[in-house]
Formats: sequence, structure tokens, C-alpha cells
Amino acid sequence: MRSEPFEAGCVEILRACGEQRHLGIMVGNRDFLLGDTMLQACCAHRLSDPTVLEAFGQRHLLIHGDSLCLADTAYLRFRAQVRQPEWQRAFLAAPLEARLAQARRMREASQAHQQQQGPAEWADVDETAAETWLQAAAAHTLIHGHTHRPTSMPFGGHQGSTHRRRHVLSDWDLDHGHPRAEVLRLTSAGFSRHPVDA
Ligand SMILES: [Mn+2]
Repeated sequence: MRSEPFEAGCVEILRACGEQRHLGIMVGNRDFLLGDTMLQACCAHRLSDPTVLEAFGQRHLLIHGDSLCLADTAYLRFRAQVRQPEWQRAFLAAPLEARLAQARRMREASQAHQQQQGPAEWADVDETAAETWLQAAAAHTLIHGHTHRPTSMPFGGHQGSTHRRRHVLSDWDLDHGHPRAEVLRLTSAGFSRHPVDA
């Protein structure tokens, strides 16, 4: 495995953590090709998307979030394509430089798309679909990221359920206009949000 300095630094930090505690990684829309070799290097375990977390007598549904942004139809078409094993085999068979160049083009296209829209128009999780998933998982808390709008709030209520909550994880961006970087912690006392020290 070729190591870039930044990625190698990330692996080192994750491994130091993974050697001390159970470290689970759920891939998202950018890192969906993360392989088992990388996870082993990080002492990490793969979390399927979604995953039910049982902790302190409660069930929580962990999901990346992209698959629930049903209004983002162009992205969902792209997602269906790149999650196909044949597409992934063909992509991974290309030389590394070609793959990096393609990933850069995809990221630039995604950023251009985001800038055209403005935060208020960014895709958000479809609440009805999320409630269906919560019911199927017999969970009351939904934890997801992806939408760049970190918050904790009551959620749903379509089926007369008022006690559901949704925790939207923060992405980590300390380099641009609107810095944000938080972790969500769950203890026996409940959920709490903590800023990451830059
Ligand atoms: Mn995402």
C-alpha cells in the first residue's frame, strides 16, 4: 500500500486509538472504497450502513445519511453506479494516478454544485424515510452525518411519536469561513456534543 504523508498520519492516529478501544468506521460517499487492508492498518472494524448501536438500554440507528437524502436524485443515481462491484473492480484496476485524478474531478464537481446552491438548499434527510428505518430498527435515535448541518433535535412525530431524536454529526472543516468540528459522545448520562480542539 502506497502511503501519502497526510494519509499515513491519519492511519497512525487511528491505529493509536484502535489499539486502545473498539474503533468502528462507517464509510460514506467519499471513502466508500476504503478496503480491509486500510481498516486493518487502522486497527478498525467496518460498520455497515446502517448499523444499530445498543448502548445503555437503548437502540440507536447509525447511518451515514446520503442514502436518506431522497431529493438528491442526481447523487443517488451516481451512488447506485459506484456501489456496483463491477464499477468498483474497473475503477480499482486503473493506475493510481488516474484514480486520484478522477477523484479530484468528482470532488471539484461536488464542491461547485454545493457552492451554486447555498447551505439552505443542501440536501437533507427525508424524515418519512428515516422514520421508516427507525421503526424497522426499533430505535428511537437517529445519528447521521453528511448534511453539513450539525445539530441535535426532536424528530418525526408522523406516527404520533414525539420522543424520537436526531443527532446530526458535524463534519470537520477548520480551514474555511464557517469552522466546525465536533464529536458526539454517548455515556450513561446521554448524548453530549463537544468541540474538537484545533
Ligand atoms: Mn457524506
